[in-house]
Amino acid sequence: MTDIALVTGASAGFGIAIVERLIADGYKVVGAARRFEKLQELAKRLGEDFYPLEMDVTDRSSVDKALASLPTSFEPISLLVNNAGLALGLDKAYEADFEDWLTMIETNVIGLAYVTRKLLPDMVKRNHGLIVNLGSTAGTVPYPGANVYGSTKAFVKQFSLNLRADLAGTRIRVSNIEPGLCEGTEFSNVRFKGDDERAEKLYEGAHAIQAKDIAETVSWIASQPEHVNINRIEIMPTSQTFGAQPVYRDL
Ligand code: 8X3
Repeated sequence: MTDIALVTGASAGFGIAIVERLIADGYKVVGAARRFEKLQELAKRLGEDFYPLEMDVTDRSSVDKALASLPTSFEPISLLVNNAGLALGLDKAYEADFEDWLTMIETNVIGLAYVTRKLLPDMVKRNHGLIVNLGSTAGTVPYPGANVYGSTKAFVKQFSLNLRADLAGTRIRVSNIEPGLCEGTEFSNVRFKGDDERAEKLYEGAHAIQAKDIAETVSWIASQPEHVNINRIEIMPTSQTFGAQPVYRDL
Protein backbone atom coordinates (compact mmCIF):
# COMPACT_ATOMS: atom_id res chain seq x y z
CA MET A 1 0.00 0.00 0.00
CA THR A 2 1.28 3.49 -0.87
CA ASP A 3 2.21 5.52 2.18
CA ILE A 4 0.55 8.90 2.49
CA ALA A 5 2.43 11.99 3.66
CA LEU A 6 1.15 15.31 4.92
CA VAL A 7 3.44 18.31 4.49
CA THR A 8 2.51 21.58 6.21
CA GLY A 9 3.66 24.88 4.73
CA ALA A 10 3.43 23.24 1.31
CA SER A 11 2.87 26.43 -0.70
CA ALA A 12 6.49 27.61 -0.73
CA GLY A 13 10.20 26.90 -0.32
CA PHE A 14 11.03 23.77 1.63
CA GLY A 15 7.39 22.67 1.49
CA ILE A 16 7.21 22.54 -2.31
CA ALA A 17 10.60 20.83 -2.60
CA ILE A 18 9.62 18.23 0.02
CA VAL A 19 6.25 17.56 -1.64
CA GLU A 20 7.90 17.09 -5.04
CA ARG A 21 10.58 14.82 -3.64
CA LEU A 22 8.15 12.62 -1.71
CA ILE A 23 5.95 12.20 -4.78
CA ALA A 24 9.04 11.22 -6.78
CA ASP A 25 9.79 8.71 -4.00
CA GLY A 26 6.36 7.09 -4.50
CA TYR A 27 4.30 8.76 -1.77
CA LYS A 28 0.86 10.23 -2.18
CA VAL A 29 1.12 13.65 -0.60
CA VAL A 30 -1.31 16.00 1.08
CA GLY A 31 0.08 19.53 0.83
CA ALA A 32 -1.36 21.80 3.49
CA ALA A 33 -1.13 25.59 3.57
CA ARG A 34 -3.18 28.73 3.98
CA ARG A 35 -2.59 29.94 0.41
CA PHE A 36 -4.90 27.58 -1.45
CA GLU A 37 -4.29 29.15 -4.89
CA LYS A 38 -0.61 28.24 -4.61
CA LEU A 39 -1.56 24.66 -3.75
CA GLN A 40 -3.91 24.52 -6.71
CA GLU A 41 -1.06 25.58 -9.01
CA LEU A 42 1.00 22.76 -7.53
CA ALA A 43 -1.88 20.32 -7.99
CA LYS A 44 -2.01 21.15 -11.71
CA ARG A 45 1.64 20.28 -12.00
CA LEU A 46 1.78 17.25 -9.71
CA GLY A 47 -1.40 15.43 -10.71
CA GLU A 48 -3.33 12.83 -8.81
CA ASP A 49 -0.68 11.91 -6.24
CA PHE A 50 -1.07 15.37 -4.71
CA TYR A 51 -3.98 16.61 -2.64
CA PRO A 52 -4.17 20.35 -1.89
CA LEU A 53 -5.51 21.04 1.59
CA GLU A 54 -6.36 24.53 2.79
CA MET A 55 -5.28 24.65 6.42
CA ASP A 56 -3.97 27.27 8.82
CA VAL A 57 -1.90 25.56 11.50
CA THR A 58 -2.44 28.51 13.85
CA ASP A 59 -6.20 28.02 13.79
CA ARG A 60 -7.29 24.85 15.56
CA SER A 61 -10.75 24.78 13.99
CA SER A 62 -9.14 25.12 10.53
CA VAL A 63 -6.88 22.15 11.32
CA ASP A 64 -9.83 20.10 12.64
CA LYS A 65 -11.96 20.90 9.59
CA ALA A 66 -9.16 20.33 7.08
CA LEU A 67 -8.10 16.97 8.50
CA ALA A 68 -11.72 15.80 8.78
CA SER A 69 -12.23 16.67 5.10
CA LEU A 70 -9.46 14.41 3.76
CA PRO A 71 -10.73 11.93 1.17
CA THR A 72 -10.25 8.27 2.12
CA SER A 73 -7.80 7.93 -0.78
CA PHE A 74 -5.47 10.32 1.14
CA GLU A 75 -5.76 8.58 4.50
CA PRO A 76 -4.27 7.38 6.77
CA ILE A 77 -1.29 9.73 7.14
CA SER A 78 1.91 7.78 7.81
CA LEU A 79 4.43 10.55 7.32
CA LEU A 80 3.89 13.99 8.83
CA VAL A 81 6.36 16.70 7.82
CA ASN A 82 5.88 19.65 10.16
CA ASN A 83 7.40 22.24 7.87
CA ALA A 84 5.15 25.28 8.45
CA GLY A 85 7.06 27.90 10.37
CA LEU A 86 8.59 31.32 10.09
CA ALA A 87 10.96 33.90 11.51
CA LEU A 88 9.83 37.49 11.86
CA GLY A 89 12.31 40.27 12.45
CA LEU A 90 15.86 40.28 13.68
CA ASP A 91 15.45 43.00 16.28
CA LYS A 92 16.82 42.87 19.80
CA ALA A 93 14.38 41.55 22.41
CA TYR A 94 13.98 45.03 23.86
CA GLU A 95 12.94 46.43 20.48
CA ALA A 96 11.15 43.53 18.80
CA ASP A 97 7.47 43.64 17.89
CA PHE A 98 5.57 41.53 20.41
CA GLU A 99 2.97 40.62 17.76
CA ASP A 100 5.81 39.03 15.75
CA TRP A 101 6.73 36.96 18.78
CA LEU A 102 3.15 35.76 19.14
CA THR A 103 2.92 34.85 15.44
CA MET A 104 6.12 32.80 15.67
CA ILE A 105 4.97 31.03 18.83
CA GLU A 106 1.50 30.36 17.37
CA THR A 107 2.94 28.90 14.16
CA ASN A 108 6.23 27.25 15.11
CA VAL A 109 5.18 25.95 18.52
CA ILE A 110 1.40 25.75 18.96
CA GLY A 111 0.60 24.94 15.32
CA LEU A 112 3.25 22.23 15.13
CA ALA A 113 2.15 20.75 18.46
CA TYR A 114 -1.52 20.77 17.48
CA VAL A 115 -1.11 19.07 14.08
CA THR A 116 1.13 16.49 15.73
CA ARG A 117 -1.35 15.88 18.55
CA LYS A 118 -4.13 15.41 15.96
CA LEU A 119 -2.29 12.85 13.82
CA LEU A 120 -0.28 10.95 16.40
CA PRO A 121 -3.06 8.82 17.97
CA ASP A 122 -3.87 7.17 14.63
CA MET A 123 -0.19 6.47 13.99
CA VAL A 124 0.05 4.83 17.42
CA LYS A 125 -3.13 2.83 16.79
CA ARG A 126 -1.66 1.51 13.53
CA ASN A 127 1.82 1.27 15.07
CA HIS A 128 3.22 2.87 11.92
CA GLY A 129 4.36 6.41 11.29
CA LEU A 130 7.11 8.96 10.99
CA ILE A 131 7.10 12.59 12.05
CA VAL A 132 9.77 14.85 10.57
CA ASN A 133 10.00 18.27 12.17
CA LEU A 134 11.74 21.29 10.70
CA GLY A 135 13.85 22.79 13.45
CA SER A 136 16.82 25.08 12.98
CA THR A 137 20.39 25.55 14.09
CA ALA A 138 18.83 28.56 15.87
CA GLY A 139 17.29 26.06 18.28
CA THR A 140 20.78 25.30 19.56
CA VAL A 141 23.00 28.26 18.67
CA PRO A 142 21.94 31.63 20.09
CA TYR A 143 22.55 34.74 18.01
CA PRO A 144 21.53 38.39 18.34
CA GLY A 145 17.97 38.92 17.18
CA ALA A 146 17.02 35.25 17.25
CA ASN A 147 15.34 35.66 20.65
CA VAL A 148 11.89 34.12 20.18
CA TYR A 149 12.55 32.50 16.80
CA GLY A 150 15.46 30.50 18.20
CA SER A 151 13.44 29.62 21.28
CA THR A 152 10.58 28.24 19.18
CA LYS A 153 13.09 26.03 17.38
CA ALA A 154 14.54 24.90 20.71
CA PHE A 155 10.99 23.83 21.53
CA VAL A 156 10.78 21.89 18.26
CA LYS A 157 14.03 20.10 19.05
CA GLN A 158 13.06 19.15 22.60
CA PHE A 159 9.48 18.30 21.59
CA SER A 160 10.86 15.90 18.96
CA LEU A 161 13.06 14.19 21.53
CA ASN A 162 10.29 14.08 24.13
CA LEU A 163 7.93 12.53 21.59
CA ARG A 164 10.50 9.78 21.14
CA ALA A 165 10.42 9.22 24.88
CA ASP A 166 6.62 8.90 24.89
CA LEU A 167 6.66 6.65 21.84
CA ALA A 168 8.96 4.09 23.43
CA GLY A 169 7.70 0.62 22.66
CA THR A 170 6.02 1.71 19.41
CA ARG A 171 7.32 1.76 15.84
CA ILE A 172 6.58 5.46 15.44
CA ARG A 173 9.65 7.47 14.55
CA VAL A 174 10.44 11.14 15.06
CA SER A 175 13.23 13.21 13.52
CA ASN A 176 14.24 16.85 13.77
CA ILE A 177 16.06 18.49 10.84
CA GLU A 178 18.02 21.55 11.95
CA PRO A 179 19.18 23.66 8.99
CA GLY A 180 21.43 26.69 9.10
CA LEU A 181 21.54 29.28 6.32
CA CYS A 182 19.17 28.27 3.52
CA GLU A 183 18.28 30.18 0.39
CA GLY A 184 15.76 29.85 -2.40
CA THR A 185 12.82 30.12 -0.01
CA GLU A 186 10.73 33.01 1.27
CA PHE A 187 12.30 32.65 4.74
CA SER A 188 14.39 35.83 4.76
CA ASN A 189 11.90 37.85 2.68
CA VAL A 190 9.33 37.07 5.37
CA ARG A 191 11.78 37.69 8.21
CA PHE A 192 12.74 41.09 6.75
CA LYS A 193 9.11 41.86 5.95
CA GLY A 194 9.46 42.37 2.22
CA ASP A 195 12.90 44.02 2.26
CA ASP A 196 13.99 41.71 -0.56
CA GLU A 197 17.28 43.55 -1.08
CA ARG A 198 18.34 42.83 2.52
CA ALA A 199 17.24 39.22 2.10
CA GLU A 200 19.20 38.86 -1.13
CA LYS A 201 22.35 40.38 0.42
CA LEU A 202 22.37 37.73 3.12
CA TYR A 203 22.97 35.03 0.54
CA GLU A 204 25.51 36.83 -1.65
CA GLY A 205 28.37 34.43 -2.30
CA ALA A 206 27.30 32.24 0.62
CA HIS A 207 26.46 29.09 -1.35
CA ALA A 208 23.73 28.43 1.19
CA ILE A 209 21.70 25.25 1.64
CA GLN A 210 18.96 24.89 -0.99
CA ALA A 211 15.40 23.70 -0.47
CA LYS A 212 16.21 20.59 -2.49
CA ASP A 213 18.95 19.71 0.05
CA ILE A 214 16.34 19.70 2.80
CA ALA A 215 13.94 17.68 0.64
CA GLU A 216 16.75 15.18 0.06
CA THR A 217 17.25 14.92 3.82
CA VAL A 218 13.56 14.28 4.46
CA SER A 219 13.62 11.64 1.73
CA TRP A 220 16.69 9.96 3.26
CA ILE A 221 15.18 9.92 6.75
CA ALA A 222 11.95 8.44 5.39
CA SER A 223 13.82 5.78 3.43
CA GLN A 224 15.50 4.34 6.51
CA PRO A 225 14.27 0.91 7.58
CA GLU A 226 11.67 0.94 10.34
CA HIS A 227 14.19 -0.10 13.01
CA VAL A 228 16.25 3.06 12.39
CA ASN A 229 15.28 6.40 13.95
CA ILE A 230 17.25 9.50 13.02
CA ASN A 231 16.85 11.69 16.10
CA ARG A 232 18.41 14.91 14.84
CA ILE A 233 20.25 16.17 11.80
CA GLU A 234 22.01 19.53 11.90
CA ILE A 235 22.94 20.88 8.46
CA MET A 236 24.89 24.01 7.61
CA PRO A 237 26.36 25.25 4.36
CA THR A 238 30.11 24.70 4.26
CA SER A 239 30.45 28.49 4.23
CA GLN A 240 28.83 28.83 7.67
CA THR A 241 30.63 27.95 10.90
CA PHE A 242 30.78 29.14 14.50
CA GLY A 243 32.16 32.37 15.96
CA ALA A 244 33.85 33.35 19.16
CA GLN A 245 31.74 34.36 22.15
CA PRO A 246 32.16 38.11 22.50
CA VAL A 247 33.19 39.67 25.80
CA TYR A 248 32.33 43.34 26.34
CA ARG A 249 34.73 44.68 28.95
CA ASP A 250 34.13 47.36 31.57
CA LEU A 251 30.44 47.70 30.84
C1 8X3 B 1 17.19 29.23 9.74
C2 8X3 B 1 18.60 29.42 10.11
O1 8X3 B 1 20.40 31.01 10.97
O2 8X3 B 1 18.46 32.03 9.94
O3 8X3 B 1 16.44 28.74 10.79
O4 8X3 B 1 18.30 31.04 12.12
S1 8X3 B 1 18.92 30.94 10.81
